[in-house]
Amino acid sequence: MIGRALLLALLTAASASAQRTQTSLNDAWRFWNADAPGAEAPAFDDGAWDRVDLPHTWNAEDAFDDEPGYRRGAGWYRRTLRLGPSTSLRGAAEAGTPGRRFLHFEGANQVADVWVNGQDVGGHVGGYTAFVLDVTDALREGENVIAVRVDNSHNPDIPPLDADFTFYGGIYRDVWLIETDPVHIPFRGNATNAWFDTPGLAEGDTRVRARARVTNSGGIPVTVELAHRLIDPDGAEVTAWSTTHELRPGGAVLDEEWSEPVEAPRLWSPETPHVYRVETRVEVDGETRDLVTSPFGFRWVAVDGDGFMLNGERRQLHGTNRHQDVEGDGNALPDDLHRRDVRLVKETGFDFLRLAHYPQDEAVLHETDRLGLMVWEEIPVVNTITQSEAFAQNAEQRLREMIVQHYNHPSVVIWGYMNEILLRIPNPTPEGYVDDVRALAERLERGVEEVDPTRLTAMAVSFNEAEYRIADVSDIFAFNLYFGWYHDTFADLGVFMDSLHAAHPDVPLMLSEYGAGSDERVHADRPVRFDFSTEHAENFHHASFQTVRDRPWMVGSAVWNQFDFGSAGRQDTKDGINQKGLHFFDRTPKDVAFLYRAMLLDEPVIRVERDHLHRAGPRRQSVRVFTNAAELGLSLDGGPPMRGVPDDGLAVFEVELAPGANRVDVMGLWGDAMHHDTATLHYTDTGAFFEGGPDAPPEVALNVGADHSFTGPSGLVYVAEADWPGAAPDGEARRTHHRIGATEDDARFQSAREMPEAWTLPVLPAGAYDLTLGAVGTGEAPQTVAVDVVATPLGSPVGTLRLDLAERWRAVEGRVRFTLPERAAPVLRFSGGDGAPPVLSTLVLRRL
Ligand code: GCB
Ligand code: CA
Repeated sequence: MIGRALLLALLTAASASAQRTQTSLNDAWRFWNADAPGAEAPAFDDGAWDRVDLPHTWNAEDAFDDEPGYRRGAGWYRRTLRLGPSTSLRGAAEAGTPGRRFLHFEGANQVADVWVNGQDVGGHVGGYTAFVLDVTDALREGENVIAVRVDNSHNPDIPPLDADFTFYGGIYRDVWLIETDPVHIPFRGNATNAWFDTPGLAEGDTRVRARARVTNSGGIPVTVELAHRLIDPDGAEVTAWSTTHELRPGGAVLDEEWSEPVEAPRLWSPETPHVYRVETRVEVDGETRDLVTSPFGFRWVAVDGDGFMLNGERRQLHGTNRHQDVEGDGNALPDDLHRRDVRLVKETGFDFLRLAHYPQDEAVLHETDRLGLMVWEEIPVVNTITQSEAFAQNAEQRLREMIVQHYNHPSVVIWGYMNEILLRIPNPTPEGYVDDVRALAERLERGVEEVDPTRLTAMAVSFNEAEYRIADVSDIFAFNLYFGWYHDTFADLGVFMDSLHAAHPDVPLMLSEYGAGSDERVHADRPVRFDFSTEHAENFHHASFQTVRDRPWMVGSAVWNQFDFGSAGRQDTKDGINQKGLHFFDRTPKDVAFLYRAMLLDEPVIRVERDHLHRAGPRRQSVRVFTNAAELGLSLDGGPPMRGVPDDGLAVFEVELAPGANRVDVMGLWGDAMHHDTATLHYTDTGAFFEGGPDAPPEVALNVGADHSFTGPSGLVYVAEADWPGAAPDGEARRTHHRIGATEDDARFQSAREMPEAWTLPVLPAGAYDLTLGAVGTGEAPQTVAVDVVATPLGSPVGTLRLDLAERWRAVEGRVRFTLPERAAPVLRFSGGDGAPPVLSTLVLRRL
């Protein structure tokens, strides 16, 4: 292996013709998780600081603990940078005219201030776009100190102000040192100043327009040749064109030059993601002084009331949304994890990806180009605005940065600039609020128009009446709709879209979000909205996607979300996580991801559900299979196959399970080809526990107050009340979505019943038992509940357990052992617990 230093030396030597170099500065930083006034000074002692590499965030953990919220404030990064003698300063040929050096930050959330050797070299506002700082004059030969203060505090002038995702602080994307010749293509709008497009392609004009800037920061006048080569996906040059410019010292030129028509360009599409590239060279006296390579593609898009068109062909966008954070890393991802996400989206069968709610890593865009995913990218103006010029300017500048930074990527087809901006209008409503939102929308729309009229624009709105007052500003009228999750039923989605289409037949309508939360531990035979069962989420997606596909006039749809993601303020059934992903937060696919594969892909898909392997309750259970097979067979433990025909990707079998392990084999037919899949279900016969026969399992559990089961970490299933062989306690059923302290099992404590006075368990055989009750306090004051276990209705207690409900919304478990001298139905008698009624969440009975 070649050492890093040697490799760098080789790269430097190879670029003797003074082309630009790009060196990673990701390693060897020191980090301080607080403000550190004075840390910009080179002599500042950072010996006590942590050693970190970039990408880095300080919120990867604290955004997910029991406490809502996470640290928002300042953090500091410092590192040294050793520079060799001035050979690496470009323009050695022209004595006295050093090359230029830049620091390129791909992203720091959300305000960054940068110092080099104590000198303020600038900074950036906004956490999701890249920035480039010219640090030539601050750097020197030998040792340099770079210091960066990053601040993710709430700032009323910087979007996003408020949103359903975590605003992790830190330098969470790559950082580079870029060195160029004095004669070079400069940065502008924080992007390399070379843009390419084909504005006339829809009308058959296949010429490529090149716009590029060249700067001479050297000390002598030069004659510059600016040359572009278009290279096809196979690496062959297609066409080349160039211009010549006289540049005096300090001079610059913005050049616009069109290529010759390109014969039969290979059009970019999801099925044929042909990525060309343009090589742009700056030459002086036949010597290459700078060279940049830009991705490029031939394609055009359009929308109307009948839907979407790519390259003149109608198609409906079938896609998903992506948040960039991953379990354990927060938002600080290396590029290969960004690329993995794009691959997972493609593998699900989608052709469209909305990068919500902010510009994402350059690596994402390269991958969407390469794999063929049409992209909607947007800036994070979410939920509310501040009615200030500073806010409007920040939004506008971030929009321009996003567009120029990702302009050359053929995959980008839509620019977005607002999300649900009028869903929750501040109360009391500030003077002129809705008008100001509209004015800002119009201003942002104009901003796109000025920089990039070649693409479409969109806003995602909710169905709040007020949002209709702005939604006509952009090209696409896009809705985030949660019929069957936050409200109504999934059948209502079609009703709503149809009425909208009838009222606005010429308007391009799109579904920019739809989704349902799920938890692999929660399962329901009769799923209902907001129960977090995987079954509800699957049914929701099955029905909602059909609704879209049946309406070809819809521009398209995007699932919310491809991945579970961090939202520190949110409580579903996992602390700080929005659980609407098709994949878990660590990217493991949920079963529902296979439902989409089965609905979307042409290749054979066959998958037995994996999210619900532990079963209890009645022997008759349903098993879900996700497949696009024409015909299907399922066999249990090698028995004769049952036949089934999947309905648009989903088949549900009813089977009789035996206690213990049950192997499920499924095989599907695609013409003559057969494919199969296998999973093992583990079944506990809850009723047998009470009979005490040879099939009796060692323990059983009940999810008090719930219509759904919960599977604990050991595989123990807390069955739904309907599956319990006895009566449920007669306290009133309660359901909360409150965060429950002192447990990861929030979901099993969130449904409960108010404590009854007494509760009779089913008849148990004589013997020794261990009983555990789970409970939560709901009142402000601490409470203690005593539970006596009584063997006969009038007898004295055979055991007593205590539940100390010290804190509100905190999980507590109490345990007791007792012995039944003979067969009996034990009665639990509850006493104490004055004030707000404490709630009983779960019961576990274990035979000793
Ligand atoms: C929305 C928002 C998105 C949320 C989502 C949800 O409409 O645009 O940011 O995460 O709903 O899950 O509630
Ligand atoms: Ca990156």
